[in-house]
Amino acid sequence: MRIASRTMMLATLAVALAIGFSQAQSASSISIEKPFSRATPGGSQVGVGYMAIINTGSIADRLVSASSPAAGKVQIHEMAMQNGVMKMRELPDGLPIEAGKTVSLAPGGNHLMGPP
Ligand SMILES: [Cu+2]
Repeated sequence: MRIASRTMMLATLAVALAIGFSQAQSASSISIEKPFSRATPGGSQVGVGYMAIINTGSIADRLVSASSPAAGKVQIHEMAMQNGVMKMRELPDGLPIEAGKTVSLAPGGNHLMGPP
């Protein structure tokens, strides 16, 4: 039962996210495709969300926030090598979404995590 509810929470994290962007582009310039999450092992309280963010507009944008009813707080994280070790860190200024580009949040790379 606990696993089922955890899985449900993670699924909610992925599909019920409210995300904020910095530019006031028309809503049709930014879209989200293939949001998903995975069950976390061993009673972990942390969920991770992945997706593709597509900017079809002519103005660079930035993912600046995310929230979910399944988590008190959601952070935008990147994965980066530090002293030969892959580590994640929060992107306090958000994630750039260049004009005409797709940015993938995927396992081993950028992701949303909550609660941190
Ligand atoms: Cu993370």
